[in-house]
Amino acid sequence: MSSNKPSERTFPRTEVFAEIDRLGLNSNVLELESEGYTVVPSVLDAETIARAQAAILNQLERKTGSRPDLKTYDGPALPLAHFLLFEDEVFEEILVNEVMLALLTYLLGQSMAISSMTSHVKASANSHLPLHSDTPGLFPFRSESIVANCNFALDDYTKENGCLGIIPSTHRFGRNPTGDENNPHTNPFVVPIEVPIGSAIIYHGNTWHGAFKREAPGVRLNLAVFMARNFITRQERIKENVTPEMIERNGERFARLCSLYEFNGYEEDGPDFAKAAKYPGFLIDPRFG
Ligand SMILES: O=C(O)CCC(=O)C(=O)O
Ligand SMILES: [Fe+2]
Repeated sequence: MSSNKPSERTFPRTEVFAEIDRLGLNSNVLELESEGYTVVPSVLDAETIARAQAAILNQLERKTGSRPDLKTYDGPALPLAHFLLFEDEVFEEILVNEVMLALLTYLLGQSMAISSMTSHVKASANSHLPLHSDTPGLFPFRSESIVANCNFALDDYTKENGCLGIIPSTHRFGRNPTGDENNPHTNPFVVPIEVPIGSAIIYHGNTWHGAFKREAPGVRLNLAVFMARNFITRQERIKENVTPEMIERNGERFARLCSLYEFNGYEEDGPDFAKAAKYPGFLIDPRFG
């Protein structure tokens, strides 16, 4: 029988696994290993969801000149919302969510840094999202995640609403889908991730995923918290834009996630070895690099 209760083991675990154990996420790790993804329900509460939705809509309003109604919108295709960490404080709170961090750190190690925080906004005029892996194109696939994603459902995810679709265990394929394989509507192996609003879907960077076309009126929002090991180029320039107030509000782990202690990239001030020491497990965590 699988159990999500912390184990009764008394001898030490690695810091990463101790956190998994404390949060009762052991069976989620098993799913990540065997199927390349896992779902945790009710990670975001109703207030956090409402604040995140409002902040995304603020950006859409600036981009398109009008504020789409989430239930009734039936107009032209809507664009991606991006750079969300700087859009509203709610995204700072989500970035330090302990369930998300425990599972993503399991996949990416302690050097993990935020690559981007975006919302894939989907109206019925938007097309489906072809299946793909998130592993960067020119990088050879390896068995470990070098990037990983936490996809928060900011709408009830159903196929009709344009939810995420995943092909289980494709994290082991070591390649991207090609040709006809990449259509989520015709590939018979795709599982629609039909989960309630507020759920977190965490997946390995190699796992094939995409999203269905929305058939219903209204708009589907997600929140994609995309992370990378620190030797991978990140998508958004977080480090250069993060403010002392943001660090003050959110602490050391947040600073590390924002690449503030990154060793490479020094200028006239020269290398700072103290920065490397800010990464727990830098020398001993085999998942570090
Ligand atoms: O539309 C979605 O939910 C999937 C987006 C996606 O592929 C990603 O965040 O990597
Ligand atoms: Fe993706």
